[in-house]
Amino acid sequence: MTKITNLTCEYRTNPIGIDIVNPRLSWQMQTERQGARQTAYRILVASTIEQLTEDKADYLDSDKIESDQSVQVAYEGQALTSRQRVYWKVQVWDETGTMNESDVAWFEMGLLESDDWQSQWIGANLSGGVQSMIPVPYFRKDFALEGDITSARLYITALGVFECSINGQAASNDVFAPGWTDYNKRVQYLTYDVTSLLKSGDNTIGAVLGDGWAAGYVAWAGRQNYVDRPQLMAQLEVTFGDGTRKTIASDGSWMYQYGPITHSDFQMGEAYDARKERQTTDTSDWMPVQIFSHTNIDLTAQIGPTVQQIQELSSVIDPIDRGGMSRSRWVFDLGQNMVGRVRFKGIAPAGTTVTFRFAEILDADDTLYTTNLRSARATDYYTFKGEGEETWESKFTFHGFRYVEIEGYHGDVSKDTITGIVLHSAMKQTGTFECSDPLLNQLQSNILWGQKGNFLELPTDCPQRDERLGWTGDIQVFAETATFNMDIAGFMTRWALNVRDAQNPDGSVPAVVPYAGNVPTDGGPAWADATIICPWTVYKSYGDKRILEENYESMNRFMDFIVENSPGYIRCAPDYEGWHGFGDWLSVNANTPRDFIGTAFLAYDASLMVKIASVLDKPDDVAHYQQLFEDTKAAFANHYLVGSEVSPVAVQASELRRELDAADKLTQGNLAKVDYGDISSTVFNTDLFTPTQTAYVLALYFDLLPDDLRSAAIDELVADIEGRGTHLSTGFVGSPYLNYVLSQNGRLDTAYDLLNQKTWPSWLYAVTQGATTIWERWDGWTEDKGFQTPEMNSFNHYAYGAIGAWMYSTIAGINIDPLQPGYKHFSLSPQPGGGLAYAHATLETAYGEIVSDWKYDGNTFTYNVVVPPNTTATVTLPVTGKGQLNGKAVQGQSHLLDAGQYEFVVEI
Ligand code: RAM
Repeated sequence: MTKITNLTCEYRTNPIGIDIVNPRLSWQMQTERQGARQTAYRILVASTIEQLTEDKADYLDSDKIESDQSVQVAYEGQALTSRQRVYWKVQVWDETGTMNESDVAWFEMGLLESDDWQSQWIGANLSGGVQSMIPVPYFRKDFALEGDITSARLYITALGVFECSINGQAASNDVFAPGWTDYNKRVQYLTYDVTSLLKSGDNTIGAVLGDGWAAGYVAWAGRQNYVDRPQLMAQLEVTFGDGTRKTIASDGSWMYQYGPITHSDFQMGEAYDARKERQTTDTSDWMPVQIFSHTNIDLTAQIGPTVQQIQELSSVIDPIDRGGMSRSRWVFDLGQNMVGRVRFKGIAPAGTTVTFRFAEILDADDTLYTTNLRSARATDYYTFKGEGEETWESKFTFHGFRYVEIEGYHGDVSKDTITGIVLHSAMKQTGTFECSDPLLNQLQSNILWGQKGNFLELPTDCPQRDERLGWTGDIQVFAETATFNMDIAGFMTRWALNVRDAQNPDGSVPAVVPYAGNVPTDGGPAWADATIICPWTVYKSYGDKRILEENYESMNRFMDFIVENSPGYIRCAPDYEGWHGFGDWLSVNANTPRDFIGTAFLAYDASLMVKIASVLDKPDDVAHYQQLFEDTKAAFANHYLVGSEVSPVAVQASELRRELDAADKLTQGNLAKVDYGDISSTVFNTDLFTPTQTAYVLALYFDLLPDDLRSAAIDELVADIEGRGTHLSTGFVGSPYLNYVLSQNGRLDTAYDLLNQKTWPSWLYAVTQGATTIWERWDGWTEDKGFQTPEMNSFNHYAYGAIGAWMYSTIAGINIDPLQPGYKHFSLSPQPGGGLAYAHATLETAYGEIVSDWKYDGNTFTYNVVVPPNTTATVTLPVTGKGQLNGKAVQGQSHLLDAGQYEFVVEI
């Protein structure tokens, strides 16, 4: 029996308020039948469900189309207009010729034209300044409705972050809507179906408005970066039985008043005085709002998931009183470094104020270590109204923490006093990875939690200190891993739009997106290159061609910028006057020259542009970028490889840069200098620079070496690793590719040795120290030196979690075929090693779930796999011997499989 399920539109189930006029529709075949695949489909889209029941469709009847495409079929029917809701279903013919039909799904358009908006931006009177926080304003509008209400939609947005309610009931569960875009250009709006919240007669709409990113503290830039106070825009449209419509739009008739939230800020925290909750329905002291005009801001329908409450954590220990005799400083341990807020429950006399502090880690004396939060105060306050048990949760702040300290509370304390509420963009978890080594399982958990904590509206470097920025380099290195753990397609589609908005007129792309000031406007090598690498990664994992189309022009402009600024194809040469980039950020005593990294990434970008242009069927561009790749590769060889003719000036300039890098304490680990002895290389020109692991890794991974130097490069890389006692020295830039380079070039053993290394620098070092997220630095804390500099020492930075992709793809063996992206065809080629007895990974793809599960039992190797319907997989067994497939004798290591469940058993 085949079912057609999981109908989605633009990655969402029954989305409301989209503004994409040819949205993409996807569905799945659900069946365990071996070889199940789609041979044809017919999509029907109609304005009423009734039509679909009779196979009629006034918006689109595609007729039967012979095709196996079941993912992202673009709607090409009658033009969709504002507010239009359409219903759709799909009929699918399988390989037996049988037709199966889906249930009905729908999608609904938002406001497509700017004159659909009748509402105005409203706000309170100005208070607060660049450094002074303000009480949170509450807005309201009373209105009467007559007649029978058939439907109602609320279109709403803010410069700031909002929560909205109608007649006292929340309009949605969204947290921190409308997210962070460059508010000088664009803000997203949300659409909610609020039909059930309204009634005939008197109604009230209310909204509360936090500073968020628009008016609150952003990184180290102070407050009021986009607007001097938060502002709201709301439009409630009510449709009645007779077809008429009434609109209640934010305007000068709305009122505001302050309430119990006396300040609220992402970085600083929130203060709530319950005595200020309004006990009366009398609104005579409410004040009229002010009106604002922002004609330059584009209103864009929400793209990708909103932030939601995802899960709750309780203290794993009985809270400990660290307040001594006063018994009033309790520390809770949630057992997991998390991002979000807490719920607090307690009883105390009116006027009692409890202070909440948050930390990722404890200091030597078991008190909260908060120095690494820098200027982020990350402190909340709750003042009791004194009316029995009171429960409180902050609204417009979030913290990164495992430990919570409450001070000033003298009531009974138990584990239930504090609950951790995990917030992140509501992406579906799609991947799981488990193996026989508990430390690697903890590493996987740490990577996943790093992703949760830093995928909150935008991909950030860290969630806790005064930073929390969309660092382009960090997501560039982590994106591939992220696609295994969660469905990030919608989330990254939005961020790509943010990148386009942030791109400078000259084509450069800043180090952080949205741009937040005080960082280079050209992100430099490996940072700005996210412009190309991230959409390509999304394309490969989700088969999303549109993200390439939408960003293609921006990618080209970026390429033009870097080519223009790279005379002779050497990018960021020492005499270049622009920004040289961040180097191999946080590497350990191994400075890879910035021009080396720049030039390598220029070549890599060109090679990706060849692929992208070919997907988009642009042969001229394919040829252009192919030439650029070859020219850059040749320049790279002439400049950096042995025997190159480098001028003494270049050598001198590069020495100067080496010294500058070495003096840059923040970016470097603080290991004692490694004595390399006489540096010799048969690959690189050592007059120009000291070869590093990252240098070998980039040259090999980006295909920049002539074939006859590759094996020497691998040998020298391995020698460097071994020379450091089987340790890596790579920073953000080299680490993601290091194990790939080793395992793809015959040194799987060394890759596993690095993965299994427990002393630092290594992936497992932090795990052995009890880490529950990925640390920013290999040596965030060490036995001998304690904490790294508090100026830059986050314990929740996903960049080094980029090893996750290697674990899924090499240990568990799940690999994309870029020519049939989105796992339409994929390979299952596990490479066991490192003493592992088993590995088990699953991945929910657009077609269904892939399973890859291998184990050793004595001399028997068993491999269980699941290939989803409408896909194929090439299995490559890692062992040879007498084999069986589903109980029948089978020969060979490579097998092309169609959909189904399979078990290979090999006697080695
Ligand atoms: C740090 C950030 C980030 C990194 C930049 C260069 O401040 O935390 O991880 O990309 O610097």
